[in-house]
Amino acid sequence: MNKRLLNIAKQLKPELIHTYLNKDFSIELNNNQPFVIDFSSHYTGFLSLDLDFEGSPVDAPILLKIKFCEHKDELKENSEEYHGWISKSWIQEELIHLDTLPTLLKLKRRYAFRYVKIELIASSNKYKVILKGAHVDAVSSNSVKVNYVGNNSLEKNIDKVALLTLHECMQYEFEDGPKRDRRLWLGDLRLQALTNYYTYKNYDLVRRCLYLFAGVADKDGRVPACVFTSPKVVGDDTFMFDYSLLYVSTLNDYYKHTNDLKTVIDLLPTATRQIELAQNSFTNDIVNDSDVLGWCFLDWNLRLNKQCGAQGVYLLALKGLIELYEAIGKDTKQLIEDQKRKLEASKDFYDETLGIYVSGKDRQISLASNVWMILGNDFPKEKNQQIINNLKSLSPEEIVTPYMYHYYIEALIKSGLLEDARLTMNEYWGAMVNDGADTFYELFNPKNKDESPYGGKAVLSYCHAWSCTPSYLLRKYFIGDHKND
Ligand code: RAM
Repeated sequence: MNKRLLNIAKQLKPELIHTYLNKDFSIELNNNQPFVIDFSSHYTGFLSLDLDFEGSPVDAPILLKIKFCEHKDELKENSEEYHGWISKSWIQEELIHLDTLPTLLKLKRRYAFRYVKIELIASSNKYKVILKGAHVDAVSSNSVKVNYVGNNSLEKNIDKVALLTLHECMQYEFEDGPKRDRRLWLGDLRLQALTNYYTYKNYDLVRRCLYLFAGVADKDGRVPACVFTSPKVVGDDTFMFDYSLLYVSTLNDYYKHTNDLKTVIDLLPTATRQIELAQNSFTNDIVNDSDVLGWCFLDWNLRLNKQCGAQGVYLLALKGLIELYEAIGKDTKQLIEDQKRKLEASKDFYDETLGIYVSGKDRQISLASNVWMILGNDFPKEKNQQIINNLKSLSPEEIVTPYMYHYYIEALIKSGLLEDARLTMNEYWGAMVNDGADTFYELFNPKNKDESPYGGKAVLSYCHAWSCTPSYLLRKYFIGDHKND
């Protein structure tokens, strides 16, 4: 824990902006006949219910079940049936006793929702329970409004949903998702920050997050995969090879968009340390493979071999560090030598016959490996195009997260395949729009709508910030004067 760095992060803690929303009703709640309130859009905040009664005095308590859903599909989920490996407690459900009516029931916990399902589980039949109103106190640290962009209504809709996704995840930090995990993760931060530079432009929030990660680095200086900030700031004891390295890229992106050299100089030791520590994971300049879940993230496809992709992430981070050193006039000799060695060693992943990169001892073919090799290396566009083309006939391991899809699109753009990139974005994110998304999801596999790495869909987050990047891609590459800057 570095108190000085955490103190800077503390000074950058934003105020939350409140938006209030009221709905009036006069609805009788009937036993075991759920009533669903549809707030017409996604909100992150606090709910109050105005409840009254009619008939005889309230002679028995009422028992209510309240369920919050970000997506209409969650309304159908039965939480009893979830037995996955991450906690059931993420399911947004409350069981509440009320002893007296009328009452204004104020729920203490912050929820993320569009729909609220209210079920009267038990009451006496001497009185009727009347729902008179529902009030939402919605919170976000963003108050900036941005005009939607796009060449057609689909793109504008994608932008709208992406912007709302980012807005909802902007709280005291950039959260990954306001339903789950409600915390700052590094991989998510990088994509949120990039989108933020082209939309809400809250540079201080990015700066705060960079300081938080630097402040909680462990005793060796390794940046954890995520940070908790409540009740006090503490780094998680989960470390991921790629996430620690993406700290460097996130700092480099921040510098490019702000020119804030002072912050770069302050945080450069943390960035440098990630590259130094990563050396322990190499043998002969090739990343050591592992089958421990989460040693390196890349994507939630559980079959994915991460070795080759990890090498690509390292190369991208190293490029970022070299750029940062150049920006402040620091000697890059050692870094460039390391880069040469690692680039040379990367050739080992190349399969001459197939014309693509393969990963792990079983030489797995995946999009992720090739995407990260394209991003980490600087091959001629023609070579990139060949790789992408060759992959098409090989049924590679798929991508299941918008996070990895983002990098796939970046790789298509880097290969000069701008139209392909745009089409892929419109198809993938457009399918979520057509699925009724108000905000984009943590995970989406168009070929398997039941996909979940957690052993069940009930805990999935349907507002997940790493999926907000169409708002970045549209503005940076696809429209306007930013093209290819
Ligand atoms: C999940 C979170 C988060 C992601 C990690 C790797 O728990 O959804 O967004 O960064 O996994």
